[in-house]
Amino acid sequence: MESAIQTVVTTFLKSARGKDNLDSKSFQKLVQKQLGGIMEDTNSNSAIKEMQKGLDENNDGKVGFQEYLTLIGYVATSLSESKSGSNASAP
Ligand SMILES: [Ca+2]
Repeated sequence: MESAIQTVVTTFLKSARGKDNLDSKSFQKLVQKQLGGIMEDTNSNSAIKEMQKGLDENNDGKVGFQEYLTLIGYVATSLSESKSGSNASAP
């Protein structure tokens, strides 16, 4: 659990390279490299751009840490839904 949170934080910091935000390119790289196995449409640049727009609450064209956490929360939610879905169908 602790290492998972550390990974979430260090992944953002590494991708942002000392800045407070991820620009479009860094965000795209992060999603494709780190979330390709867990999310759909990560090979589509336009889908990632749409995702970024949806996350960009302050409309600065970049993904801040809070906005990034929104994405992590979204991924975690869909993961838990798919897991509980498979539990529901188990005997
Ligand atoms: Ca933003």
